[in-house]
Order: sequence, then structure tokens, then C-alpha cells
Amino acid sequence: MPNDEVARDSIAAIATPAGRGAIGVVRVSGPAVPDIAAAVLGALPPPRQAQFGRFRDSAGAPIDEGLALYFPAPHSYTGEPVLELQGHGGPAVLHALLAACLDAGARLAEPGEFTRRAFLEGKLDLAQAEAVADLIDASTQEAARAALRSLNGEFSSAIHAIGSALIDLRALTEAMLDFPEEDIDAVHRGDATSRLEGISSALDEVQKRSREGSLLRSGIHVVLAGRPNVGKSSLLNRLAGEERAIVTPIAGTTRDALREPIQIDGVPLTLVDTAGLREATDAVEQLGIERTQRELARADLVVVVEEAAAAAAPSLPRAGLAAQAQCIVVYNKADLAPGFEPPAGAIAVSAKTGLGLEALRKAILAAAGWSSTGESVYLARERHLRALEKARAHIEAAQLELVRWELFAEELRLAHGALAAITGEFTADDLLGQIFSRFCIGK
Ligand SMILES: Nc1nc2c(ncn2[C@@H]2O[C@H](COP(=O)(O)OP(=O)(O)OP(=O)(O)O)[C@@H](O)[C@H]2O)c(=O)[nH]1
Ligand SMILES: [Mg+2]
Repeated sequence: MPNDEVARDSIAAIATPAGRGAIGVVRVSGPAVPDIAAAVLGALPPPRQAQFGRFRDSAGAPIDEGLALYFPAPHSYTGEPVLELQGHGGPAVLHALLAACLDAGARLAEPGEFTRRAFLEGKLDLAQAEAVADLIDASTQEAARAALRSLNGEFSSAIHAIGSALIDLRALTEAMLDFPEEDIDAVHRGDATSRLEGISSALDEVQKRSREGSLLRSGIHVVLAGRPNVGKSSLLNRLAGEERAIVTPIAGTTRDALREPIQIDGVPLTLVDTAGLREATDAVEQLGIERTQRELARADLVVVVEEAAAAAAPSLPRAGLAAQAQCIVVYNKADLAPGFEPPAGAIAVSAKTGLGLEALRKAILAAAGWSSTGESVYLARERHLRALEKARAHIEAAQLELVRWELFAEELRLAHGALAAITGEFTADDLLGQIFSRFCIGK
């Protein structure tokens, strides 16, 4: 989407994190880059070559020395002329360097403005621009890999493939509508049905990978709950691989809910240890149990911990669980009960020996919806998931309109619109181009 706005201003910002570091970078983008380079460096550096130089303020006093990099338009991150100044990474130096760029004609960039310009200049589509932020925010390597796939355009091209299949089918349908006298209705119905099936299953695939990938972003809440002393805190420590929670043989040890970010196979989760559920013996324990109840009410997944040795009926009042919450039942301290067989669906574990922990990890991932077949997932955002849902609804509606072709075509248009919102490009011209390119000249 080339940008035909009037000439933009130039923006500048410190691109490295606040605080002290070996190197700090000030980045400038916009038409004034040559002037700014002349003012701060004395001259514009040669394109794409690191050049050592001295940085000066507007009065000509030296600020720092370091490397300057110049990327002429359009071969830059934003598509505009870009200048990067790498100085020493101290706040005083970088602020002075930024001030020098502002004095020379830039204004302070807004958050995300470089990437926004990259989108407006057509360097990235919307999903790719979002992936830039996701890559930076990724908390696990798996999430980072998924973000990079989106940044490379894998997600966008899956969306585009479905979008162009929709355009093709719509073009065929509209062409048919223009020639009602020709008896092609039946032929078209068969063709449209099978094309739509193909589109629908491609959409299924993208939705599946997106839903799965969205787990890498949201970090679901897994709450450990059960009676006191069954080993909830010990399990948290095991799963976290660290002695985070206090463990004692005294029932009622844990009072506050303790949150611990962990990852299983690269999927980020928040594990919550809670106070054991029973009739409280004092006011502090009572408050702790109330917290447990609150955690249970907002859990995505509850791991109900029982004791293998004292295997009785499940003691946790399930009524307190959020309706949407999934449940896994584990019987801990299996090391104390040799030969113990958990009831169907439950898992025998031992926080002490590590027995059954792998099975528990797998069960947590499976309950969260992670099938981890090794195929690439998309680090989808809520916005993408909603758009995919919307597209699916229109495709299903189209499947019911295989007679009323105007309505059919309209549903396809709406489905395509929903998908186009993901990548942020939508022009009706696309469709016109497709339709006319199928006609012979003179017809
Ligand atoms: N043998 C054995 N002992 C365990 C196991 N897990 C926990 N324990 C012991 O059981 C006792 C209670 O463990 P915790 O982890 O504090 O239990 P909790 O469920 O957090 O207890 P509260 O915080 O009081 O609700 C401690 O003495 C642990 O060492 C296990 O798998 N095997
Ligand atoms: Mg505890």
C-alpha cells in the first residue's frame, strides 16, 4: 500500500532501553535525515556503511563519538531515509544526542511510530507489524519463533491464500451473474461447493494454528488446589524447578496465593500455589482460603491435588471452580503408596521423586489446548482470532446460499473483508482487477 500522503515530518527516538548499557542507539526517520546528519555528524554517511564519527549538539559542542549508519529510502526499516547513531549507552549521552537530532529538525517519535511508518510505506503488512511487537515481547523461545514466522509473512501468506481463493470464487460467481441466459448454474454450483470446501478446510487449519499459537502469548493460569499438606507447594517447586514456595509438614503452611511464571515446552504458563482448603483454624488461614477461592474462580486450568496414600473421594468442592475451567486430578506422594493405581483420568505423581511429572506436564499442555505436533503455530492476537471467526461465519453462511448467488457472493465478500482486516489491506480494486482479467478484450 504505497503512501500518497503529503510529505511527512521526521521523527527521532532513543531505540535502546532506558538505563546504562555498552551501546545506545538513537534512530531518526524521515525526509530531514540528510539535514540532521549534516548538523549532528557534519555530513551524511555513505549508505549502509558503518562510519565512525563525532556527534555534536546544535552549538557544535561534542556530545559523544560512535558509529553512524545511513539507510536511504526505500531500503530502510520504515521505507524512509533512516539514520542510526550508536553512541555510549548512558542516559545523559543519549538524551543529549536525541536533543541534537530534535534541534536539527526531527520531532519525538510516538510509540510504535517507526513500525507504523513501515506499514504505511508498505514495508510490512499489519500482521507483520504486530509481529514486530510480539517478537520483542516474546517470553519464551517458542513464542519468539512463532512471532518471527509471522514477521516473515508466513501467517499473512496463509491468510492471503484463503483471501485469493475467496476472490477467485467470487469473480467466477459474479461473472456467471452477468450472463444469466447461459445455463451454467448447475456447473457453477458443483464447482462452488468444492471450492468452498477447500477454503473452509484451509481456514480450519489457520484457525487451529492460531488458537494454539495464541497460548504462547496469553500465558494461561494454572491453579494448584486441594486439601492442606497434600503437596501443592512441593509440586509448584518441582514444576518451577526452583524452591519458590515454603514447604513444611505442617498443614496450612501456604497462606498467600503464590504466582510463578513457568514454561512447559516453550509454552508460558502462570502457576498459582494456594492455601489448602479446609475449615480454617485462624483468621489468617481464613483469608488465605478466600484467596484460593478467588484464584479458583478465575483459573483457566485447575490441578486438583489429592494424596495417593489417603486416596479417598475427591475433597475439593468443585462448585467453586469457574465454569470454563478445565480440571486435572493428580494423586501426589505416590512414592508412599507403592502399587497405587489412580482412578481413571487421574495421574499419580510424586513431588518428591519426580514420578509422573512428565505426564502432568503433558496433561497441562493438552488441557490448555496445545497439541504441539511440531508444525508451526501462529502467534495470533485476539484481533486475528476474532477476524478468523468472522470469516468462518460468513463462509458457513455462504454454504447455505448455493442458490441465491447474489447473497453467496456477498458472504464471500464479507469473509474476504474479515481476513483482509488481519493484514490491513483491503481494496475493492483487487476484486475488479480479478474479474476483468478473466474477460477477453472486446467482450
Ligand atoms: N513422601 C512425599 N512427601 C511429600 C510429597 N510431596 C510433598 N511431600 C511432603 O508433604 C508435606 C507437605 O507438603 P507441602 O508442599 O507443604 O503441602 P501443601 O499442599 O502445600 O500444604 P499447605 O500449604 O499446608 O496447604 C511436606 O512435608 C512435604 O515434604 C511427595 O510426593 N512424597
Ligand atoms: Mg503449600
